[in-house]
Amino acid sequence: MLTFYNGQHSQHAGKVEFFRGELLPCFEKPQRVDFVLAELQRRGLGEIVTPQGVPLMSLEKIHSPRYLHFLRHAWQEWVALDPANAERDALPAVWPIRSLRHDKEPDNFCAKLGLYSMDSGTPLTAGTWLAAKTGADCAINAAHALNCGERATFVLSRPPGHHAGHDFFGGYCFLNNAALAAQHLLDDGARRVAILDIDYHHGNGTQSIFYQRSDVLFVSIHANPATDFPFYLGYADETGAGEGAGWNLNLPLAQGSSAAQWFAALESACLRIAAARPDALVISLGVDTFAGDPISHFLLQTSDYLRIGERIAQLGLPTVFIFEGGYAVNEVGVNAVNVLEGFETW
Ligand code: OKP
Ligand code: ZN
Repeated sequence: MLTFYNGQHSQHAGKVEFFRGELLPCFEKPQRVDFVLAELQRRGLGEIVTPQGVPLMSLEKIHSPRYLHFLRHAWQEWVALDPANAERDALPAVWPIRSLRHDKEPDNFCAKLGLYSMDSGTPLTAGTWLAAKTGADCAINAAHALNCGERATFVLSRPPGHHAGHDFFGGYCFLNNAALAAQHLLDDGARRVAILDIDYHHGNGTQSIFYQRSDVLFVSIHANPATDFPFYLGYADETGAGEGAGWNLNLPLAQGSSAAQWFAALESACLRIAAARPDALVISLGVDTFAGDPISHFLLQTSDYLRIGERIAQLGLPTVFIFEGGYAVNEVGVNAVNVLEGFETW
């Protein structure tokens, strides 16, 4: 499988995330991708390449121009507030929720941070834009490679993307790599694309970007949003709206769900995808469903990831795998690469 590797990923290295009144060391750290890269190389699972840069215009198909402008300039504005900020992550602390205005972009940088974000667990750092943009390059290159005859490609990048919306960051995500890949597949001639999100957390950004569209089917297996991040989206009654009615499928599971329950949901997901007869498939590949994950509560074991790859391969579709979550750093490489190997060997 051809891997597009984000060689800039470690430029995004947050120090802290705000959680329950404390600043905790970030769970979303560079070693995550280092472990996946080492495992890919160890198993010799195919060529690993770096992407061609894509024009900013391609990102505007998914993200708003004013949000992209904010992200590109955020670090310099943060440091301009106070030179000492160069040593500190930027974290938002105020948000324009219900009854407050979204149409005016404030001059105040902290107010902009809140306008363009959903949580205080996602530090913005000096290298965030470079890392996220190079990840977006990987996603679009990986989608494009399917048109050039690859059966499947893998985006090995961080920060992840599936929580990032049209105009906001959050949940460790800045640019929505899965959405960018799906959009590129459509632009290359696919009539319909399916996105299967198997990260532990609901992909609220991806869902909301395509919620009113029938050219992208979004299917997600994730923890019940009533108990788990992102909390405010991901329920089973969200089935799409307008043109998109019927083109969104959420399969939430309770914390502590067994592997058997998880695989039953995977079967429902695959049946819905097969019925949609898409031309291509994008997988938001989070491995935070692992029993040993420090922030999640499902019970998959390392060998289960081989079975996931095998089941996805049976759909028989050109497929882009995109690395999302997974925070048990010592196991994240083996688990992620097991999915790819299961897919390749089926
Ligand atoms: C990103 B992805 C833990 C708080 C968790 C955000 C979780 C984001 C997960 N201290 N807050 O979907 O893996
Ligand atoms: Zn996750």
